[in-house]
Amino acid sequence: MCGIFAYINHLTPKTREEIIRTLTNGLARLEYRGYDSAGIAIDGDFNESGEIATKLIKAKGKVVNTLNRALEETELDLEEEFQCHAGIAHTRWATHGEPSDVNSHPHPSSLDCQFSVVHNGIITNYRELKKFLQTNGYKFLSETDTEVIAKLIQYFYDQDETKQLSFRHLVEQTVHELEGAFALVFKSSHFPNEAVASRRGSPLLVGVRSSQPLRADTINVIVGDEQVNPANIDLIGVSSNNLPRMLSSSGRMSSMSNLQLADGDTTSIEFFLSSDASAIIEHTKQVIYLEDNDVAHFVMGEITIHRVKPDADLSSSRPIKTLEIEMAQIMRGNFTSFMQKEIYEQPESVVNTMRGRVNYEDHSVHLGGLVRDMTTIRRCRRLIFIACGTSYHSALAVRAFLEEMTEIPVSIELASDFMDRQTPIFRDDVCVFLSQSGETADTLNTLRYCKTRGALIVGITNTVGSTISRESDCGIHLNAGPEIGVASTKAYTSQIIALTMMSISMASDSVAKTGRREKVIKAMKEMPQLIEEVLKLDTQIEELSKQFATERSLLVMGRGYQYATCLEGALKIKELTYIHSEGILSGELKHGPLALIDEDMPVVMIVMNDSTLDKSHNALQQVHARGGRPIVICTPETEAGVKEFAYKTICIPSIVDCLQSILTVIPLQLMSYHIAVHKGLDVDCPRNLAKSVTVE
Ligand code: UD2
Ligand code: GLU
Ligand code: MG
Repeated sequence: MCGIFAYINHLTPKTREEIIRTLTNGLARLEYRGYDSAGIAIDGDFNESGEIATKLIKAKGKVVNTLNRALEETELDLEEEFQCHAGIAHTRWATHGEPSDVNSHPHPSSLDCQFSVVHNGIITNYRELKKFLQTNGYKFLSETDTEVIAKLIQYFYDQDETKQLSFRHLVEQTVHELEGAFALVFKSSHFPNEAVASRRGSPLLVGVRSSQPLRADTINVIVGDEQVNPANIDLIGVSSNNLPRMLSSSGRMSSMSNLQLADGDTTSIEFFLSSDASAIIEHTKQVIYLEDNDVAHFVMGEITIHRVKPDADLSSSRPIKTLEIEMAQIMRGNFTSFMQKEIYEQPESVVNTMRGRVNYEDHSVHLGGLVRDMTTIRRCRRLIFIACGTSYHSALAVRAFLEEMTEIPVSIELASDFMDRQTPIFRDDVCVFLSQSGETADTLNTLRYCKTRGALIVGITNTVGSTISRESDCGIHLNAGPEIGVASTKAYTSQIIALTMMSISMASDSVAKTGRREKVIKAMKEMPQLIEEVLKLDTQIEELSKQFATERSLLVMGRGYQYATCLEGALKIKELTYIHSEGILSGELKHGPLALIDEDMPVVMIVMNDSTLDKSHNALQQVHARGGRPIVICTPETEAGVKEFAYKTICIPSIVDCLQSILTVIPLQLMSYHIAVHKGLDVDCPRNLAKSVTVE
């Protein structure tokens, strides 16, 4: 989820200090994505078995902490020069285990660090693997999911009595056992100056810089299952030192004269691996994007790309592309702001929130963080959700489903108001605290207040190791990845997913609710695809948004599941565009707000195909009758009915009612974003606001 960087120099002399600085500089380029700790693995001194030992240097906090620690490392000669070297590095956004030195990557396979690995993503079957490895005597140091990868490759190495397997084979065996999402780079003291990389579901690319023009503009992918057929292993070479001579030319890429490399040629070549082009562009513009399940082997100045099985959907070669984009552009992908990037990340971030927790086959939900306390939660007298701002809205968005599933009274409180009232809290209450950062001061104060009164404290945060996460009795991490834009977008949709999973999990033993649970879980599976569909409306929404730039006010109306969307949409408009905006429950129209409506008042209405359809329709007609010409967010089912009353429609796909709010909020996120851009405002840092509100 965060950042990988690796640097392999072949016949390009570099001092240890230069290598350290290249690695940490690469990480610093990735820091903009958010991070909580960092680390590098480089060559140290010779160990007892005559191999060059790997040195791990890791530190919690900013990348500069890792750099300083590396430079202060007294055992290391910073001036020592390396003709060839492979170094790996990582910035972490924790999903498993708090941010700490020991949980930072690279993770070692053994105390003497025979293998080390950096990982982006989440390994969902790490518990099973860990158990297996522990039973086989492997000892774990960290709380991460990643450490199983390091121990697993060690296991395969230890199993291979004849030590015939190449580094690449060992990695192939290892990734074969992994489930979940990953980008990985490995280093090993048994295979000096080599590195092996692989990915599945997380991006990874390779930059190439050489002193000579490259021999090819594509790399053929080598498909094969050599590791199970020992006879084949010789083809690749028993010892990595023989590799260049023994490799067939297919699938090999090297600089022109690198072909004679084994005869003592001195062509230099460098490889830069990263999860993100921003760390590569300053070194080279020539890049290769790895595909899922590719295994890339870097040895003796060459890269070979392997696949265990052929894939009909993929080309049999990987092109070497030229990066045309500029640094600033890459920093946020092709996006102009983090907020826009984060809006566009939602198909991915909602999946990460569900990863390893939702079983789409047997329609069950497993929330590791709530298991222990589930009985208490189910038996509670009241469920009280406490939050501020966007997090508060996410609880409102799921309230109806929570009530439906749990049949427990649910109340939702704004933290500041809750404290002002000194609300009574009892031992049999369950209090759930929602905060993206996990540091929101008002929410945290309320947490402490409820804790002293004996309630069970549940946290839902996006930041492992945050104060709310630590001080709560149990909870759910969103795993949505770092959110940098001040206006929350992807954390909101992930909160809705997390609360929906919690509702389902609380009702898992109710036979009567089986059908409903299945329906919702099926919809969860379709969610990323449907979010993509909504994002395709961006140009249309941009066009519609322009007219709002000069407005002074904007009303957002809806009801039922969409009331929360109205409040959240209006909040986005306020914080980003500085236009006054109100989310109005359309059931309340006649009790006051209708007085605001005339032909000049801009209105957005949400009309979804759920149990409130008729009433939403009435509201639309009332607004229309007062001269209002609202923009209506509708679905293919409701579009025909709203058209005659609407000024314009934004037609989004429909999904099960309780998850619809994820799809309806996105047009409003995009709208507020475009209005702000149109007004020339700073989208990522709206005036007077801060990302995490750590003061009351
Ligand atoms: C968690 C652990 C993982 C492992 C696994 C075992 C982390 C970050 N993840 O992954 O290491 O032990 O469970 O099943 O260490 N929590 C709070 N407050 C919050 C959020 C979470 O107390 O606001 C607790 C939660 O009760 C659990 C831990 O933190 O004990 C991790 O929660 P999670 O949601 O990351 O859980 P899971 O199963 O994905
Ligand atoms: N799941 C891994 C961890 O918690 C990797 C997180 C990341 O992508 O930074 O350490
Ligand atoms: Mg806790």
